[in-house]
Amino acid sequence: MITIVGSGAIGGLCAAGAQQASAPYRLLARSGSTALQSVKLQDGHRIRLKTVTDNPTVTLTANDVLILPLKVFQLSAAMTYWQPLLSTQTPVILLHNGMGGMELANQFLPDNPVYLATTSHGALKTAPTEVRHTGKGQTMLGLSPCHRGSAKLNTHITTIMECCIGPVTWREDILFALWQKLAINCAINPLTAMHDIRNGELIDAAHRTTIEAIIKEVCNVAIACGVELDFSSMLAQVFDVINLTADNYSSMHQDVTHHRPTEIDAITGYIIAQAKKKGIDVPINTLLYNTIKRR
Ligand code: KPL
Repeated sequence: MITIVGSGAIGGLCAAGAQQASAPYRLLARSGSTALQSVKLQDGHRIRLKTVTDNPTVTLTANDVLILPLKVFQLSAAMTYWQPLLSTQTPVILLHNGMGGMELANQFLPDNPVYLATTSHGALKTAPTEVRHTGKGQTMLGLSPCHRGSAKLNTHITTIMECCIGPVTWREDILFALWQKLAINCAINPLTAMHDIRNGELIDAAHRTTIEAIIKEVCNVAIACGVELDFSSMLAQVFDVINLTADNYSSMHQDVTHHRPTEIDAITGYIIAQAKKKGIDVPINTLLYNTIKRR
């Protein structure tokens, strides 16, 4: 059984994928949050989800899979809750923007097989109970370098994620993929939130210098951390995502608009923390971080 936790847009997409593939799943709303009921697909079809709202205490075995499509700041509570309910053999998949999940899993779930994923699918919560799939993307998946897996399990988890939120590319270098996504989020998320614009409006020449400065700083920090992010190719990727998701509001824009906590600490905040450790100045990212924190 695939257990998907939360009421977020990406969790909704995973549940809709599992439902369409007839894979056995349940979607568990976190206590106190409104349960999702449906996902509207890009072709207009609406998928009614099998959401469990009465919050039963379920225990998971080695044959189950736990997907945590939660924000980094929600993970400590989720892992504290789930840790006693899991077998140490239960695979756990983290799917979030920014960094920090792997370290938390290392602390709370050191013995489980833990997988890290990042997706470029676009999804939007149009109501507390409904998600809309706004853009087809792809998902990168890999084993957390802090955890143990096995070739057979890696294949099994790839198949599960393929039906939930495919297409999936298995990455031996998942940390590199996560850093690339981090750079993209550092450029797009705070700027769209602070200027109250859609992703596509970042094409305007007025934003070019700032985007370049953000990416330059992120690449400097990445390289100091041993991750070879190349400035020109990263910049090109950022503009590809801006074009591909032009009509979308970024997740941080949505969070700021709906007065929800943002992921700024796991995104720009992570860069600032690593920069501090390495003695690197990141003035533009610091400015954006402080601006979003004041909202
Ligand atoms: O991941 C995203 C987000 O909004 O969080 C991007 C890639 C910026 C797409 O909107």
